[in-house]
Amino acid sequence: MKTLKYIFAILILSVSFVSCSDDDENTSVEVNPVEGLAMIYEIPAADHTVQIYSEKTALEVGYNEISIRIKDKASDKYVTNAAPTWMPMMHMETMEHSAPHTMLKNDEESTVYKGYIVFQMAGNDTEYWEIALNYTLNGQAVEETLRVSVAQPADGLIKTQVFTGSDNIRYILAYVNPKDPQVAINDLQAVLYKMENMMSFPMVENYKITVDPRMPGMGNHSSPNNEDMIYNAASKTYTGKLSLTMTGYWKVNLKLLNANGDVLKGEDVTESNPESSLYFELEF
Ligand SMILES: [Cu+2]
Repeated sequence: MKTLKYIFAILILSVSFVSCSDDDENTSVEVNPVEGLAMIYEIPAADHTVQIYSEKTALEVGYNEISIRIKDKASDKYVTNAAPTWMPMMHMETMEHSAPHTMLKNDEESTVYKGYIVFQMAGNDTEYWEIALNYTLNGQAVEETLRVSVAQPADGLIKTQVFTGSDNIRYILAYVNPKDPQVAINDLQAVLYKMENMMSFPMVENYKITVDPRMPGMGNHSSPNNEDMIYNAASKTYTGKLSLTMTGYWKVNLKLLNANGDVLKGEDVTESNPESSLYFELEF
C-alpha cells in the first residue's frame, strides 16, 4: 500500500512538473485578450493564420462584434501592425450589397483588431455573405475572402429593423445592449445607419429614438423611468434607459425622429394602437 502511495505521489509530481515546464516555455501568462470569445472561423495560409472571434458562436442578423487576430507562423506571434480593413458583401440572386460596419481597430489590445458588422439579412441556400479582408504581413499586402454564414437569431426575437422612413430613406436600426436584460433600469444602446446605396451605409447622427416598453401578455402595461435614446458622439451609438419591471416577453416600441423632430418611423402606443411598427423584442 505504501509503495502504491509512493508511486502515485511520483506520478502527480511528474504530471505537475510537465505542466509547469510547459507554462515556462509559453512564458506569456498574461490575460488572454480573446477570453470568453468564440473562434468562429480560422483561415489557414502558408505562413500565417487569420482567426475570427465573436461573442456568439455564429454570426447572426443584427449587430455582431467581431475580433480578428493574425498569427505569423515564423515568429509564432500575433501581428500588431497588420492594419486590416474589411468589407462585408452579400451575394444575392439578382444583386450584391454590403452592410453597415465600423473600421477595425487594435487600440484596446494590440494583437486584436476589433469592429462590428450589422448584417441586415440572413443568407440562404443560394444567397450568401462574404467578408473580404485586406491587411499587410511582413510588408506584403494580403487579401483573403471568407464566406460566412449569417442566420436569423436563434431565439427568433426581432432586434434589427430595416425600413423606409417617411423621408423615403432606407434605415437600419440594430439593438446592441442590454445583452443580458435585468429587472432594473437597463442601459439601452442601439446603432442607426442609412443606406445611401448598395455599398455605402453612413452612420446617422443626432436623431432620436423614443422608447416605450410594453408587456403584450399582461394588458400591454408599460414601465416607469424609461429614457429615449439619443446620439452619443463618444460611443457613436444611441443610448437611453430601458426599464423592465418583471421578467417575460417585452415589446420595446420605438419611434425614430430626425433632428427637426419629424417622425420618420413608428407610432405612439394607445388604447386603439397596441404597438408601433418600429420595435425591438426581448424575452428574459
Ligand atoms: Cu441581401
